[in-house]
Amino acid sequence: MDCGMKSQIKAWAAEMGFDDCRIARAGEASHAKEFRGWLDDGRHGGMAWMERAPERRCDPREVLAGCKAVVCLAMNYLPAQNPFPESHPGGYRIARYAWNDDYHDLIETRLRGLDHKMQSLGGTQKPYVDTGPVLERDFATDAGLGWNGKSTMQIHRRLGTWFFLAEILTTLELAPDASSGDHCGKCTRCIDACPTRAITAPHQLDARRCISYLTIEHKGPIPEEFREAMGDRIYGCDDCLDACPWNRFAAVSREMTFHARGSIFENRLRDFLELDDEAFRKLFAGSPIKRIKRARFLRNVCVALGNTGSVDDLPSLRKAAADPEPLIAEHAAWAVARIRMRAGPTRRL
Ligand code: B12
Ligand code: SF4
Ligand code: SF4
Repeated sequence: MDCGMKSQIKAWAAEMGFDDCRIARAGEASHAKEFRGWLDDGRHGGMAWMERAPERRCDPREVLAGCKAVVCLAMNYLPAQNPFPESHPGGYRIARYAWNDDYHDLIETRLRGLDHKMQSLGGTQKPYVDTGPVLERDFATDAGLGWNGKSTMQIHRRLGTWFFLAEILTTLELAPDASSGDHCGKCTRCIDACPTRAITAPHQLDARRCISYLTIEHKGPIPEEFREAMGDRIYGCDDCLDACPWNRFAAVSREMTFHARGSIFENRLRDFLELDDEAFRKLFAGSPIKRIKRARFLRNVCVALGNTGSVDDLPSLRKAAADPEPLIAEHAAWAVARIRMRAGPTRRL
């Protein structure tokens, strides 16, 4: 094994703006059994793509012939606080990772650069960020980057939970780094903080109950049992991250591309209902939110308005209730009914 090569790769990763870089052995993932159990129980909900070729997801040698090591990388995305302009107080929540540009674009470019450099050492590589068939958090744990907390989030001693994972599968022989152990102790804050009880036991997440899944991945109507618990969250959820004490010392990201995009947060909730397809694409150009398209996003906005809106929102919601897209129309009608119920029987609305 070549320690010089390993230090060189780590130095390149740091130069490229990665916040940490550690090495795992290429072999079967340490929690492959749990992953298969999760799929068998259907806890992945409608994410059918998770079912595809589980043997590949559990073993990088199935993805890259001759794979010897997994280079695990972390990138801090924590944006500065309060994205809303002073002119309005906000009143909705978007998961922090989606406050501005899509991380895939930035990280993929950096990964390609690192791959290129590793080729000069004689390696063949496959770089991935999120979209590849890799149990990213398992390998990060093996590499000692951090550990999988009870929320299932990968936690880093210095970065807390606010970082993306990426990895490069390589044929280079690199000595694995030591794992760092689990540092959750007796804490259960993430489990207690989850609004929908999606963390059903330590290290067990039922995606079908998770607001991140319901607002991003789930394509159909939001099941009624979860609508109230969604509160004012319109894209993703950070509650189990916010609750984690390991985030106390997390520093803000150096990457400007992750800091809040003003043009999004200038909008009040009901302003989003005015977006047609073209305006939606323009507002969210380059943002992860663009991926869920207008109908799913407005569905989420209607649920948040149903939970937090007032009679002033009714004209916009009534218009949305006549939208030709049934997903929007149904959720808007639900929101109108909820606001009317809150306003009480005496007012004609
Ligand atoms: C599918 C997916 C989702 C799904 C399901 C999440 C989940 N927990 O499985 C949904 C849509 C809900 C989701 C939500 C989010 N996601 Co997501 N998601 C993924 C994806 C694509 C796959 C995850 C996966 O394999 N899940 C399968 C389950 C079984 O695996 P797991 O939860 O990691 O569980 C492992 C361990 O818990 C362990 N285990 C099981 N039982 C036990 C028991 C014990 C005792 C132990 C020790 C371990 C253990 O085994 C499991 C298998 O390895 C990854 C990218 C990737 N390719 O890995 C991103 C990823 C996990 N997501 C990410 C992010 C940022 C999020 C959100 C924070 C976004 C948001 N703010 O809304 C939330 C967080 C929700 C949460 N608490 O996990 C980041 C996480 C970075 C980090 N620091 O951990 C990733 C790594 C993407 C990336 N490249 O950065 N996500
Ligand atoms: S992201 Fe939100 S809903 Fe999902 S497990 Fe965490 S706290 Fe629960
Ligand atoms: S909130 Fe507590 S239990 Fe949950 S991941 Fe963080 S340290 Fe672990």
